[in-house]
Amino acid sequence: MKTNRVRTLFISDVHLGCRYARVEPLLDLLNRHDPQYVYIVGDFIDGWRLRKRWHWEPIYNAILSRLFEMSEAGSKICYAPGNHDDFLRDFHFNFGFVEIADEFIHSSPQGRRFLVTHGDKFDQVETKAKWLSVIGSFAYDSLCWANQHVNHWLRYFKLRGLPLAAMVKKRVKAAVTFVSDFETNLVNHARQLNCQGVVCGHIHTPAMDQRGDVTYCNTGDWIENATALVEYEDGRLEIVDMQHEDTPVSIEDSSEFVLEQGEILRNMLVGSGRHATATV
Ligand SMILES: [Mn+2]
Repeated sequence: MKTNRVRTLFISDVHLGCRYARVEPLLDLLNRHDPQYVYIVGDFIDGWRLRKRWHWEPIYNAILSRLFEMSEAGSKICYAPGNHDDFLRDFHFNFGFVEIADEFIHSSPQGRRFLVTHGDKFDQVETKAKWLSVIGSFAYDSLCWANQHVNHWLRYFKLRGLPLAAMVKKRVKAAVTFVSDFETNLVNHARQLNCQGVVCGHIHTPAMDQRGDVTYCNTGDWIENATALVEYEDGRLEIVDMQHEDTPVSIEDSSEFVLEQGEILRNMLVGSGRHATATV
């Protein structure tokens, strides 16, 4: 397959370990691009779900293999953990080929500074009302479950799938206020760091717009959406939507190295005995 040379790929909220994660279009996206930089903007691995029940599909190894292949070919891979993969901060496990930090500063070809961070620290529910986020997570999982079944029937009648969770969020006033507070907090933080832009994830709502002197970009996610942020060689930014792409992806045998990384991860998560409930 011909790959497109791009400057940067930003992806977040894949939630590996969650059975609702849209991993095929993600692997397709990775296969189609040849980036100079890759930023994994948090919640790539869903440690909360994996701790409760280990669920690891062969395609997850294919995704890791593709990232490893990119790094071997010279891509720089940076990983800013989120609330679901914060164990990566504790364990200092870096898969042997990624650089891990809470925040990165990415420079555009024009020298514009972009803060890259997951964003959970700017989510008031996550930081101040954990109990609410636990209830929210139960509702969220139920919605994903319903979404899968509704879409199964829609497809049966040859209709396009509906993004249920995203639709509910757009209509609930509290959710709208929550999103706007989150965005404002992040934009303010970026401004304090002398950045002209911010790239985040966490709220599963892809966005790219100008907030005064700061460009706010949210890469979206791979549960409700299938979106990534791409920076082209000339610095142009675009949100790429893989939702309606259905190129079949082939999964080859993964290298020993990648399988080993999966094993280390499993030992870390299942061996640690901590429990938590999942949220976005
Ligand atoms: Mn998150």
